[in-house]
Amino acid sequence: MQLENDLKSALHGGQFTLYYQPKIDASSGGIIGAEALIRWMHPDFGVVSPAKFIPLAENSGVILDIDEWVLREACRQNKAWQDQGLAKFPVAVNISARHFYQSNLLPMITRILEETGLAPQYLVLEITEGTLIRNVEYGVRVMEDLRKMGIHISMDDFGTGYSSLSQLDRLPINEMKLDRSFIQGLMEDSKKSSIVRAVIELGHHMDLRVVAEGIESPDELKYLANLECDQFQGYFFSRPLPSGEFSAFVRHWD
Ligand code: G
Ligand code: G
Ligand code: NA
Ligand code: MN
Repeated sequence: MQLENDLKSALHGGQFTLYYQPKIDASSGGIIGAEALIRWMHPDFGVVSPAKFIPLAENSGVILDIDEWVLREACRQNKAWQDQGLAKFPVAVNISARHFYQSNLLPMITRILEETGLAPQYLVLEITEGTLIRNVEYGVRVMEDLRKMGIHISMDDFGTGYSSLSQLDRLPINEMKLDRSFIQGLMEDSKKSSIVRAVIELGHHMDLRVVAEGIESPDELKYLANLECDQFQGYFFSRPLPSGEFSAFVRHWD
């Protein structure tokens, strides 16, 4: 398949780039983080969404090289922002399930942090519930090792995967991200709003911060703030931006 073949040369050809989307703190209203999101600038097809090419990359195994590139680039960029005097915040990187089970994951992250000079507390790894299906015991150990290094772990797309609630208390995570499917139409749907309310309460009981993603309107924001959601992300604040636009956005916030 055309795209799948092109993926292999895209990394070496410098066709990938990272966009950044701000995470907003509910209590201060300040920017307290960024999620790095990959974009593929395809020479013939223009911008290709990761929703299209990440599954292909996972099938072919190229995902391992892509994840490594994303990690290095996000850490390098965050350190560069810090060196430029931008307020310090963690950058969150999406790690594929497949990579989580590679024995070189920890050494690789250690090396990237050393190479880029970024302190570990400025890196967050976002994993999905599905990551743990394969082997919970092993997954939990990896998460514990990452935590010992000072890296935070976020459970992405919470509520859409298969992880059972009975396992949640075993997971050494710092953050839950409520999937945006729960946020859209939240106020008109009493089932959705009960789920969201319950998840926020659950997260707080477990000393986790709860992040709502996909916030698109002031009404959604107000509703989630009332439910004491801790952090917000979504088009209402900003779409994912190229690095230069993102740092300008941060400077002009407040
Ligand atoms: O940015 P966008 O909404 O188009 O992303 C679509 C999907 O691709 C999301 O599920 C997102 O988590 C995933 N994704 C975006 N960037 C990366 C990345 O750098 N690595 C991995 N593994 N997935 C990513
Ligand atoms: O799976 P994951 O949560 O990593 O996906 C994040 C994706 O969601 C990003 O690719 C980003 O482009 C997209 N996204 C971020 N904010 C919004 C939003 O407010 N609305 C919609 N529809 N998508 C969003
Ligand atoms: Na994510
Ligand atoms: Mn998500």
